[in-house]
Parts: sequence; C-alpha cells; structure tokens
Amino acid sequence: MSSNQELFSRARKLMPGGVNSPVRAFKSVGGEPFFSVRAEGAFLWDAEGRRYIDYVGSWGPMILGHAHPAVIEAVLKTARDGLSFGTPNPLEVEMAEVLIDLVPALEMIRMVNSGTEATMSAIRLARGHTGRSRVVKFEGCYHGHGDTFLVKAGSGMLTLGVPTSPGVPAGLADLTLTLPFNDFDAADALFAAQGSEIAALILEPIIGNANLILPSPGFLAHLRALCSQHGVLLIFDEVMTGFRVAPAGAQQLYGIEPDLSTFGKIIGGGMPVGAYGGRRDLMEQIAPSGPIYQAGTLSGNPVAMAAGLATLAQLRAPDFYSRLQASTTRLCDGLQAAADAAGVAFSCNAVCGMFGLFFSDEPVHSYAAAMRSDGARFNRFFHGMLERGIYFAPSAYEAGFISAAHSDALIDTTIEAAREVFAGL
Ligand code: KE4
Repeated sequence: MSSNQELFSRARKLMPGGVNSPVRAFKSVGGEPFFSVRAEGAFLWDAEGRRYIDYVGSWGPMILGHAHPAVIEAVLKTARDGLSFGTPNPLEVEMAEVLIDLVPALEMIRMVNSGTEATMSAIRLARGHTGRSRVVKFEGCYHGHGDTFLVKAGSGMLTLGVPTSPGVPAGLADLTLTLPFNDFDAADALFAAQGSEIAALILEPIIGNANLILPSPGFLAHLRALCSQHGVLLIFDEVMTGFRVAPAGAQQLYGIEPDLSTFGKIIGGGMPVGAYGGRRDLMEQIAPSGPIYQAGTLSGNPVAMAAGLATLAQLRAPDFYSRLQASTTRLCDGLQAAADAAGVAFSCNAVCGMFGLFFSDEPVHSYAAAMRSDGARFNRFFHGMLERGIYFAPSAYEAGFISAAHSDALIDTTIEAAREVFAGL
C-alpha cells in the first residue's frame, strides 16, 4: 500500500492541489493530508494503517458514524438490482414522502446531487418566481460553488483566503449583496434601500462555514419579517444543519418557516445527494410542471436514495437527538475545561451534533469575531491532536461534527489528548 506521502505526490500531479475538494488539502493548517482507506463508526484509517477518531464525518453526512450496518446493507441490497435507471424509481417517491413528513415547511421537493445544485436551483427558482435579480447572502456563509455564492463566502474559500472567487463575472457578482451576520441594522438598511429588487435572502441559519456561529436571539425571526414585508423569498440553507441540529433542522430549532429550504449531506448518508423544496406554489414552477428549468442525470439515484433513507430511518430513534446533544456538550465542556486549566484563550460554540473551536478570549457571535480568532494557534492544536490520532476539520473556519458513534469513552480520550496539547500551546 502506498504511503500518504506517495499518494499525495501522485495526486498533486493529477488533480488541482492533489484533491477533489480544496478544504481537504490541509492548505491552511499546513502539512499534507492523509488518505483514508476505511472508516467505521467514529474512526477513519489512513493508507498507513493509522487510526483516527474522526470529528469531520465527511463534512456532515456521517451522523450515524461511518459504515453503519443498516446503511451499508441498504446500499448493497439496492445496488444488486441496478445502479441507475434514468426513469422514476419508487425510492425517490419514498424519499420525498419522508422529507416532506419530517419538515413542515416542505410541501414539495426536488432531489439533486449536491448541496451546490440545491442552492443554485433554489436561487434560480426565486429569481424566476419574483422576476427580480438581486440575492442577499451573509459574509462567511458558504452555499456551495455556484457563481452567485462565491462572494465573501466561507468554508474552503475562507480557508484559502479567497472569499470572492476569480471567474465570477462582475455583472453577476454585483447582483449578490452581502450582509454581516447577526447585524439587525445592516439588514434593515439594505431592505429599506433595495428590498423591492431582491429575489431572495439565503443563509445558513447556523453558520457552519466560518467555523460555527449561532444566530442572535430574534435575528432569524427578524429576517423572516423583513422578507415577508418586501416580497423576498427566505431560503434556509440547511445542507449542513438539516436533520442534524434537530429532527427538522434549524428551522425547527428556531421555529422559523422559510419559503424554500436546501438540504444535502445527511439525506444522502454519504452518497451524492442534495435537495431543495418548500412552498407548493413555488416548486410547481420547476420544469416540467413549470417553466423554470432544472435537471440532473442521477437525481433521485436509487442507491443514493437507499443510503439516505436508511440514515434518516435511524434518526427516528426516540432518544437519538438527546444523546447526540449530550455527546456534543460532553466534548465541548471537556475541551473548555482543558483549555481553561492550561490558561489558553479558547471558546467553543456548539449546537446538537456540531461545534466550533475558537482560540479567542472573546465569545464569537459574528464573522468579524471569528476572523479575529488565533488561526496559528488553531493550526498547532490541529496538528497536536492529529499526532495523537484525533482528526478535527483541517481549517480554523470549519465546524466540527460529532456522531452517534462517538462514545463517552472516545470523547474522554479526545479531552485527555487536548489537555496535553493545550499545555504545549
Ligand atoms: P456540496 O455542493 O459540497 O454538496 O454542498 C455545498 C454546501 C452548501 N451549503 C452548505 C451550508 C454547506 O456547508 C455546503 C458544503 N459544505 C462544505 C463543508 N464546509 C463541504 C466540504 C467541501 O467543500 O469539501
């Protein structure tokens, strides 16, 4: 078996940065990525046989832990009957029923193949429905790599320090207006000035792509009211938060009904899946029932549907979310106590199943505060933990993810390792 280094050396000659998605490249934390060859439960194993406790979970999908038996069995069983039909199949009907049953704001839904496709399609629908062109997003939010969103975006763009991407025509970038998250006055001022020209406001209701930033009390309700007042569609991008932070995502946690929602990650159980949906009067405007076009060869793929359905079925366990919340709290409280004991300026933002680690002596409630946190110290922490077999997101601007497979013993092991690393920071 090739070593991680040999694999990366080959990869860099063949793929940009040696990866198929930038955030995997360890660009901001330094060093070289490892190549995973197997995963099970809370663990990843790399090409050299090294085992890691994994707090990335494929960037969100692996809420059950890796290779859950029920998910693997569903994939194998479905695959034996064929991989893709190019016709409708019963499993996509079942997936639509499950998602619409789980999320009250969903009256209709369309399956796609990634979170990016979901958000791109939702914006096209909003522009087609309203006849308006402008879109509002928030600094630090990442909604995939669609041109409209690559303006002051988060995730890999923040990691690489290029929050606005070259290649996006100025004319298009100008149509994307950005606001500071949790800033009520800035939102009021923008809507007062341009509300009648805005097709949609899209946001991560909990930002997971500028590390983790929670909405201020009342902020989401304020945006809901502004959008309703100005005929602007409110789009919750729940690709990351959907079915993680609560059974029906952040919209359930905060009691807000968006006009459209986007999903991904968990609903594919590790297979390529995205979805967008919401009000029936909006979704019926999507081809072929309406004129707004969107399509996809592998949308509703039966094997991907099987993986997603098997995952969603496990989430229905009566105490699933209370246990996931307890694990998240155990981890974050333990890390905070370890940092405090070492006198390290550290804070942890957390919500069920997700967390954000900040090397900062101020609580982080804004993008600006997140940017003021000590990235160099995070990088030293990241490598110190990696050396001890614990894998956090390789970027100070990404959220962490915990799964049902992260036992108290593994969390306590993580905290013990952090005690050593904090002491050396
Ligand atoms: P994908 O196109 O990567 O499936 O989804 C895009 C997307 C949309 N909306 C939100 C809120 C997201 O978090 C994402 C993707 N998240 C990143 C992690 N920060 C994916 C990891 C990657 O780019 O490799």
